[in-house]
Amino acid sequence: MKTAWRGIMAEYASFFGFPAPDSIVTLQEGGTPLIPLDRIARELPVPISLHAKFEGANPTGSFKDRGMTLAVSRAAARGARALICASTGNTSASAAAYGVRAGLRVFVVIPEGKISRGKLAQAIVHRATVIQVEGLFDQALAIVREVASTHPIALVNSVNPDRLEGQRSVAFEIVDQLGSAPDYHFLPVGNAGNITASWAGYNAYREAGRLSALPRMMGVQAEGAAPIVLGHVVEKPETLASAIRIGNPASWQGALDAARDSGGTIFSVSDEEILEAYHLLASREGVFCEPASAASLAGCLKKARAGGFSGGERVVLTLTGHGLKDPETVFRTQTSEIRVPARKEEVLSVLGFS
Ligand code: AN7
Repeated sequence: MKTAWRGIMAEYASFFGFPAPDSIVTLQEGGTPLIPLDRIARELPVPISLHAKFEGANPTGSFKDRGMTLAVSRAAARGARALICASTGNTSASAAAYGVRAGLRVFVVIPEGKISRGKLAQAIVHRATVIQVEGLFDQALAIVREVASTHPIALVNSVNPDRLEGQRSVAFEIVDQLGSAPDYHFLPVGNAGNITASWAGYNAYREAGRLSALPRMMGVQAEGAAPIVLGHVVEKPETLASAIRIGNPASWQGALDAARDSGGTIFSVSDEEILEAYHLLASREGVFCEPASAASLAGCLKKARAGGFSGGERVVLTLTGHGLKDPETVFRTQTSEIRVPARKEEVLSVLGFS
């Protein structure tokens, strides 16, 4: 029998040095598909090799699980009794689930009315204490950082280095699946932990002798929430990609370093470009990701249309979260309603077969 995937900490144990395998808190995260996007790639001005790392296939539907397994395992091993995080949604969903696995209380602090319903449902169903603040993610993060520094509660935002250490695993998997690093790796940037961690992952793999050439890291922000691109904090970030509606990213410097050291860049795309990419993935490739995730394809399309590829480049996009997290975006941007009397002839007439 083929051994089942055991989760990133067991699969990549030598990169984590966790002393007690029995006390790993896991939902068998990672091992996500690297999906070829041949139809989209063929329609670009020049053909490239394009793949999506579909992080929506993680247990709670986003890449956050990679960091959460490590952060919660270590917090539990240190004797933590509770976890806390601020979140635009996915971190809270993941923390809530891993908190259940570890038997810890979980407090999540979220911007009121600004996280998608699916993510809120996850935090609630896993019995986290959900605290909505009348403010932004950035304010919520400042609050939980203070609370965690003065109380015995483990902070599981990506300012916790264990989170980023776990999230390196996405780079390990991409290299293992592709046989090498891609030439370009596009990913959405919000709090900027993921680009920092992915870059660290490629570097750790190279130091371990499993990789020679490194990719260029291409971080994509939403135009209305693009502090790193603008070079200053955005006081009122706005984008329909609620997961990356962040005005003052915690790993700002990490993102700048990743872009500079890899020969990549951080740039922005409009909400219209994000939506176009979101619908392309769903309608042309059968891949349903959440809006923030589609920023990575939007960024890739923008570069392609500007003549930024010469042809044949290997490109990977991280699709950070599942589309089911945020069904409202579908209903807001697309309609499909055909009603007929309940008779076969009526249904056939719609099919055009009369
Ligand atoms: C789907 O859950 O910040 O640049 O609190 O959920 O590492 O922050 C989520 C971020 C991209 C940005 N795509 O990653 C949170 C949170 C999705 C996300 C990002 C997030 P970072």
